[in-house]
Formats: sequence, C-alpha cells, structure tokens
Amino acid sequence: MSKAFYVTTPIYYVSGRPHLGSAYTTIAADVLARYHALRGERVVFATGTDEHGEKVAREAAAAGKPVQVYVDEMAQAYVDLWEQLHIRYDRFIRTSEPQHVRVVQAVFSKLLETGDIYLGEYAGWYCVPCEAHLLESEVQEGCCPDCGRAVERISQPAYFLRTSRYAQRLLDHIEANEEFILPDTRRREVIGFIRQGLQDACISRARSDWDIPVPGDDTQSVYVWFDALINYLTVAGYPDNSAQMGDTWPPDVQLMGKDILPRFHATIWPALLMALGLPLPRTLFAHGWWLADTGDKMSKSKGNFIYPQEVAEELCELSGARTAVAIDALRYFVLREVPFGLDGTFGLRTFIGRFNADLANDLGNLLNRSLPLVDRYLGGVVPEPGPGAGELADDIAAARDGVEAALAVADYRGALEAIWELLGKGNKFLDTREPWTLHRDGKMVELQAVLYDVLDVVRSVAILISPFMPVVAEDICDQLGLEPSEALQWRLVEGGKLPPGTRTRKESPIFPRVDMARMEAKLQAREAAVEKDKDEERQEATTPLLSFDEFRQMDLRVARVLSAEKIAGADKLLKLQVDAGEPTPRQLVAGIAQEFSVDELVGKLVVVITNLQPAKIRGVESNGMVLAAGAEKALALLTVDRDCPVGTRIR
Ligand code: ME8
Repeated sequence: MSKAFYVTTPIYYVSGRPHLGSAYTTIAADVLARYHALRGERVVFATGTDEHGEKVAREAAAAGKPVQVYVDEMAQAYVDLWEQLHIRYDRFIRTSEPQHVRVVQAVFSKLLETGDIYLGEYAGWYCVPCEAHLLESEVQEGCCPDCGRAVERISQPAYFLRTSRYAQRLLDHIEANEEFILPDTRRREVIGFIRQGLQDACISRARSDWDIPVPGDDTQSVYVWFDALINYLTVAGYPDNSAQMGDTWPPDVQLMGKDILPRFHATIWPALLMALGLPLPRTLFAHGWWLADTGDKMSKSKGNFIYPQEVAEELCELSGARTAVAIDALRYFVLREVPFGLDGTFGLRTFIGRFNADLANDLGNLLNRSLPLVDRYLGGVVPEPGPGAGELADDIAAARDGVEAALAVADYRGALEAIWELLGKGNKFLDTREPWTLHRDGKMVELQAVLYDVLDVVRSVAILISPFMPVVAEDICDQLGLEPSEALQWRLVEGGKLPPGTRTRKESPIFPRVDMARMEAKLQAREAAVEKDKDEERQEATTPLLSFDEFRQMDLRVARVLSAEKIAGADKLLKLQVDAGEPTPRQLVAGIAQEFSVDELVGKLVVVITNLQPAKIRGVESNGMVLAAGAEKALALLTVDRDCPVGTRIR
C-alpha cells in the first residue's frame, strides 16, 4: 500500500469548550486532508483530545464530576463541533483510551531500557494552566511567560528524557530541511531556542490517580505532555502494527498554534522520535493566534472566546443563508483573511464584509448570472463547446497550479487567492463577451462557446473550493446538474470536462447578501449595551470603601408611605409623605413613578435615608430618599422582612 498522507492537529485539552482557536487548526487540517483525498490519495487525518494532567483533574473537581464523566462530556463537545464544522477526520484519539495508555507505557519502558529516560530530581517551576515546566530564567515575576498566570514551585523525584543528547542532531536536521519547521520565522525562533541549550525534559510527576502510571514505579505518573505527544504514534499503530505504521508514518504535516512549537513539538517530540529510531515528521507548521476584537488573545481568564457556532448563527440570521453554508463561509474566512502563520483579529464586520464581497459577489454572481443565461438562451442545457470554446482553459490550469503550489506549504490564503483570480476572470469574461448581445445578434455558435466556458469555470471552481467549502461545492454541483461524488475530483480541474447535455437546475442563491446597514444598526445597539455594562462595572469598581463610622453617618429608617401623588410635568417623579416615626410626616420626591403605582405604594413599609441634605426637585421640597434596587430604573423597593415600628434605625 502506498504511504498515506498523514496530517494531525494538536489534541485539545478537555478543560474547556472548543472555540474559534481550536476550530481554526482543525479546519486547516481538514482542508489539507480533503485536498489530498480529492487527489485520490489515502489520507489519515487525526485529531482528538488530551485528557490527562493536573488542569483537567482540577476542572473536573471544580465541576463536581468524576474525571472520567467530565472528560467524556467534554470530548463529546469536540466531536459535536467537528461534525457541525464539516470536519471529516479519520481518527479521533482520546488519551484516556486503553490502547493509547499501552503505547505510552511501551514507549516509556523502551526508552528506560535504552537509557534515554532516567530517574532524577526535578526542582523548579510548573505552570498548571500550560502544564509546562519552566526554567528560573523563564518565570516572569512569579508568572508563566506564556499565559501570565502564577506558577507553582515543585521539588520531587522525576524521570527525564535525555533531550540534550539529540540537540545537535536536531539542529542539523532543522538546518538541512527547510520545510521541517514552517513558517520561516518560527524555524528561526526554534533554532535560537535550541542554541540556548536544551535541558533534559522532565516527563513524570508524583503519582496521581488520573494520569498514566509510569510502568514499574508506583510513585510516579507520566507527565501529560509526554503522554500527549505520543498520540501521533498511537494513531499510526505503534508499536503493535509496524506494517500499518509503515503505511502511515511519518506525519506529512503537523499543525499547531505557535505556543506549543518550540518547547514541545520542535524539541521534545523530535528528540523522542530520534530516541525511538523513527523518522521525523516532514513538516511542523505553527500558525498564529486569533485575537478577540479587543486585541487580546482569547483566554479563559478574559472570558472572551469566540465560538464558531455563534458566528455562523449570526450570519444566518443576517443573511438568511443555510447553516451549512454559513459554516462553510466561516471556514473560508478564517483561512482567507489572515496568512497562515500570522495573528489575526476576528471581527464580525470583517467576516460579513468578506461574505458579501467574496462569496455573494464574486462567487455568487458568477453562478447567478451564468445559470439564468443558460436557462433563458439554451433551455437550461449545457451546450456542446463547439469551435471557439476553451478560452479560459489556461486560467483554469493556472488556478489549479497555484492551489497546488500554495497548499504544498500550507499557504491557504495563497490557494484561495489563486481561485479568486479565476473567478475574476470568469466574471470579466461574461462582461466583455456579452452573451446577451451575442443572442440578440443571433450568434449562436459563439454564444454556446461563451456560456460553456463560463460554466466550465464554475465547475472547476467547485472542485477547487471543495476542500475549503465542501457543502458549497456540492450545492454548486447540484445547480450545474452534476453528481458531486463524480464531479468533485482533482483530475477534473481542467478546461473542457463539463459534459454537454447536462441539465442545469434553478435554485435560490447560495449566498444571500447581508444588508450592511441593518447589520451596522444591530452591532451598534449591541456595542452600546456592552459599553453601558462596562460603565456600570467601572462605577462599581471605583466606589470608594467606607469606614464603619462613615456608614453609621447615614441615618436609614423604616418608614411607611402615607400618600403618593404625581408631580405635574414630571413623568418619573412622585411626591411621597412618609411616616418615619417623627412628630410630623416627612416629604420626599422619588423617581419611581413609572415602575410603581400610587396604590401599591400607599401603606407600604420602605427604607428611607433621612439625613440627606434637603433638595428642591421640580420645585418640590425633598427631605430624604426612598431606597430602591436598580441602577437606572427602580426594579424593587427596599423593605423589611417582617413588620417593625416605623422609625426603626437600620444598621
Ligand atoms: O496545547 N488562535 O491543547 P489546547 C489560534 N493539549 N489557535 C488557537 C487559539 C487561538 N486563539 N487557541 C487555541 C494543548 N488554539 C495541548 C496540545 S498536542 C500533543 C497537545 C489552537 O487545548 C492551537 O492549535 O491548549 C493551539 O496550539 C491549540 O489550539 C492548543 O490547544
């Protein structure tokens, strides 16, 4: 069997729900997997969940659930999201699987035998959220350099992987193989990191119930990162099935965020493979961060995660597009908007803007203009190309070559630009060749050639975009009257492969345009509400602390409302007379007329502050204030929970 194209994502921690960041890497891997499958290659696309470690155990405890129950639920959240995002993986690996546990223990035992693993003593810093051991020099004012949270000091016996033994070989490999670490900025960063000196990696910790036990030592458990990296070997069948291993190993592309490259995937991982005598992956690609619109990295502590389902729903609501189309649009957007490798800021306006410009206009227009013409002039049947057809064949070939070259180095944006160039050519071709004029002038042979060529571009584009937008590609095939499973093959990205005689279908537009003014109004209203919340928070945060004596200066009393009447010309105000246990009733003005009726107020026990400086409100004297809950509107009035004499002091 020929070697499969093997692509991986990191396995995600189950300590949180999947979000746009985890979706990003998985969508990128899915595009490569689909692209290679489209070319007729055998593909192994693996993703999964990283379920051991201190962080997961703590989250489970915080959720009040047994760890296994907790990880089962969280892993399911990933499986569900991947289904919604049209992710077609071959293997979903969970590190709590018995098979994986066996592989980790087998690797551990083997490397103990070869002396690549040894028992030592770890004394240093540990970041629980990142599950990372840190050097003294890396800790910044007691905090982790990556996530900024407080680190913990640990000192305990531990096993180490002799990473240092492989430092030079690894450097040589990186220098000899330019594609081993991409993009180039990351490659240079890793070279610098290794040159600083590679310390042996700590790969165990004091025994915990949840982690994989170290074989033959019941005081120690395997460190979560050592366990996690081995998932890529488990997927390939190591060590039981070396024949299958040969068909899959090594990985062709391993995708990840830039946070987990230098310390883990570009050092411990290759050192581990060298120690096992296995070939290294062909490419490790570290992409950038998606940041929230505030410019912050999405993180639990900031609570600013973007969830793909919510973004897609928003687009559906604004445009009326089908959910599956909105999901495809999001897949397109994340790979088109930002060069793979750089950071990007996610904003709904940019997303919708691209949806209108690239999908509704460029792609949607070519479809929505060409199909009705074929319908009107040719009875909805794909014509024979005839003489003169094939004018766009070179453009189709150029787009195909462009996509191939770009995807060979995970340049998704470059691939999409090549496809959009072809779309531009198709749209321009319609404008300049004016099929409506050809029809008016009775030039039927030319008309057929032009419409054939345009539909052939549409068909080729459907194949080219299918790794990115699989549902949209099928929708386009449907509109062209083609069977997707037959039409969507890479070898058919070539001019002249559209079968004449095919009957096209009239369907509603795939990408209904978003009304930008409506969106703007909606976003502005939402932003104003957020601002208001923030203001309130700020006010609360800046309220100064009172001393007890200062608090005691407020004279709060139980009082009964004797009468209430509206103040002429002021919708919100009531004039109240209250009995606060004083010789005469007290008059005060309260801004509660819209929330409370006179009837519900009269006779009610309330709480008033009596030593406020008197004020004149709308010409009415007010001696104090009724206390109410609610920042602007009164949501409820303060009262006492059982009857007590008016005038009772509140303390
Ligand atoms: O690190 N932008 O798991 P993890 C882009 N279990 N990508 C992001 C992102 C963002 N804002 N946030 C997360 C782990 N990612 C380990 C991996 S592998 C043997 C073990 C993506 O749940 C990105 O791919 O923290 C990053 O590397 C990964 O999610 C981290 O996922």
